[in-house]
Amino acid sequence: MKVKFSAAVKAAIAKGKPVVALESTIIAHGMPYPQNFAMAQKVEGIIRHGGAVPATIAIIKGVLRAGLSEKELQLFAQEGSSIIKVSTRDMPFVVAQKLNGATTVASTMRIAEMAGIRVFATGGMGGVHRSAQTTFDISADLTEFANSNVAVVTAGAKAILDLGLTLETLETLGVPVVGFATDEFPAFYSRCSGFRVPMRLNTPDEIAAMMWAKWKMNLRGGIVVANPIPAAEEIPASEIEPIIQAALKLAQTQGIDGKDTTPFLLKAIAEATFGRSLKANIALVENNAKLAAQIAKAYSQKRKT
Ligand code: PSU
Ligand code: MN
Repeated sequence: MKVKFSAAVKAAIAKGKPVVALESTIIAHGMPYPQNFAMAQKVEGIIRHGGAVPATIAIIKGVLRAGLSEKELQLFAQEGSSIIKVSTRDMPFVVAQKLNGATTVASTMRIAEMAGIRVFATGGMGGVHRSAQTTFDISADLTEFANSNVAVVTAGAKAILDLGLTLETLETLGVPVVGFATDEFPAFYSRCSGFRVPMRLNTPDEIAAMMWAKWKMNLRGGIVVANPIPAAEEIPASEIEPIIQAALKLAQTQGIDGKDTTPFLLKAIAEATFGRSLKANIALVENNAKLAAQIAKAYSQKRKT
């Protein structure tokens, strides 16, 4: 199956110019309107400013798409949670039924891989949920990291998760987790989690070299580029943790499960912090986009050598 490109993305791919994939679940399910639309536009601008071409990925009327128009971005932002949240599991259904779908990290990675895009910026990837011992709720994002050759810039994993179990699972799946200028695995809203990253690199060039090395060896799968939220925007773990606990309890009493869990928790936390967590979330996505553009540039240089 072919991915349908925007003119700008098509030209960039044809010339081996740097391209950065972006997901659409973060727009439709991760943030409220109109902040989500402003975020989507700003992040695309940051990538352009950084010398790369943004390719927001989604499924529109059953077609896999890379590079959306402003109108399409607005549609996803405005329709929000009425658009289906599409993980890899949901792709065949949404494509065959010719529906619109907002892609998660997992399905965005898969479509980026199909499109030959090697760098992707998100907010915070999914992982092993805190109650996974009983719920078995482990994001398909992790499985996808074992399959698709894409480097994903993420502010660690979302703090609503069990970060220790998430790191263990990534190790089992053979997925490198590299801290960008940090020794600690960041916790989305906070710079620190108490968990060390297994490896650290300090420049986009070094990350590009590692991508190159991995795929040259035919080691299939992605790379987690863990990029901490800027210090000025972070919410210290001690402040956010009780709020996360309360949100988890609320989800439990309301019987929230499956794919509704992550959007529910993000929304509950944003409400409980009067928008401070939303502000932090937007800041970390922007920060990830900036780094992703630098990595895409470095990687496209490597390709030429
Ligand atoms: N990062 C954010 N906000 C989000 C997400 C990531 O800052 O909403 C989304 C991504 O699409 C990710 C998904 O794949 O949350 C994880 O959902 P789940 O736990 O259901 O796999
Ligand atoms: Mn889940």
